[in-house]
Amino acid sequence: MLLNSDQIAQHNEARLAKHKQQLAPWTGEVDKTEAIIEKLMAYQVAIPSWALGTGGTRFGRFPGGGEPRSLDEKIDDVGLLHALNRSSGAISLHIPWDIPADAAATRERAAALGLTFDAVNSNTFQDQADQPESYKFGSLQHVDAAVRQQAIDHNIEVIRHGVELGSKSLTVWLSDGSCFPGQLNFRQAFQRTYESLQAIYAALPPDWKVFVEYKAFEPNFYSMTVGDWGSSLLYAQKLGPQAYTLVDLGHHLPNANIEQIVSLLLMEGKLGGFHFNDSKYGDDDLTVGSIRPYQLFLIFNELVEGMDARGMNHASDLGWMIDASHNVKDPLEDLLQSVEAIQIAYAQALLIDQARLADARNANDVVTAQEILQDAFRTDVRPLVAEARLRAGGALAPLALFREQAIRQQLIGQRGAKAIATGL
Ligand code: LRH
Ligand code: MN
Repeated sequence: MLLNSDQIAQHNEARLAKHKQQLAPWTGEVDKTEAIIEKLMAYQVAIPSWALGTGGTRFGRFPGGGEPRSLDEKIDDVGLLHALNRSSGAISLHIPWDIPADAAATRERAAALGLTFDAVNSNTFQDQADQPESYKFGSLQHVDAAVRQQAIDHNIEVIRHGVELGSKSLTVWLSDGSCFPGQLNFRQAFQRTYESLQAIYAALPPDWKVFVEYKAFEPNFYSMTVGDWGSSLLYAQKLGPQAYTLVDLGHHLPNANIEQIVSLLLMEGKLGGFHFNDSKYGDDDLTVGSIRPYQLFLIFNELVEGMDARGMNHASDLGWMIDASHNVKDPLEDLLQSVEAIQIAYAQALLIDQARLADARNANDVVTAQEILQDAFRTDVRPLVAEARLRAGGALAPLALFREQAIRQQLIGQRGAKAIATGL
């Protein structure tokens, strides 16, 4: 491990006085502050195995060096993130990009770093070299039953890998759809996809969930067969109690009100989890909170209010996962920034006085309602997030410590400047 507890302790020691000074204003409301810090310590975000290398676009990819060359090195990198912020305690695998050669050994390696396995992701949006049937015209929606069966079998295989790793959920994102009017009978495509998902659902262990991830466009640009929250909810409701929707923040049409979508999916008990990222235009997969931090805060406001209304456990009842791609930033620095942004939005949402907000709403006092929200959003909760890290044995300033220890240079030294990771 490139980072040990002494280095973290030394780093914290040098920053403790300033941290205590920044935390001082919070000691007034001890109960509220302590409650928020405890919730932050319990809250873990799963890191995507496909986002530990430099991503690219069809125009180019500019690897930064020292990228993980194997699943083991990916687990080590997530272990490093978790050592730094104690909030990245899970890894989400994508199959076949990250098939464990020895599941027991992989599970052990992860456990030694304090990591568990969150949702496993299937991939029927690419043709693998040895694949008999092509997914060019879709997978679970395909008009050819042989193609659908191949995709069903793949998802069942992914569940098997997940069971061996201790995962409890499968994420199904389908690139299925059409690029031109006339290409597809929407109803029949939905029905074929539903019947295929039923076969996958039937293979779920009783304590597993399946997340149906929707996306408005790309790689199909006329219709997507799971194109929005409504169609994803329809599949999840028709499939049964173990099926849920998954909200990838980048998968909406411009100006969609994602916080309202989250509120309604939660109300229906069909919100399964998130793929956190940020975007300005399409599925840009940018750092969480880097473009629209207020939207992220508003989403967490709906989550806190909606989960408390259902008596849900914030840390364990939903799937909290990042899904991002790094074209110009160091992948690990980008992920550290994303986890921090998620923790900040969550802490700010926990600050909201929901009772006062309800009173303002019942009085149609729109101004006060906005003031209550923006007061929380304009509150610097970073000392609380840092205190939660400190108490959990992490670094007060993860990004600074990552650079102080020249971790990327060390990784390049170990893995080479040309090392390329599997994934996006
Ligand atoms: C599709 C998506 C999906 C993954 C992939 C890597 O855009 O968000 O969640 O399978 O990215
Ligand atoms: Mn996603």
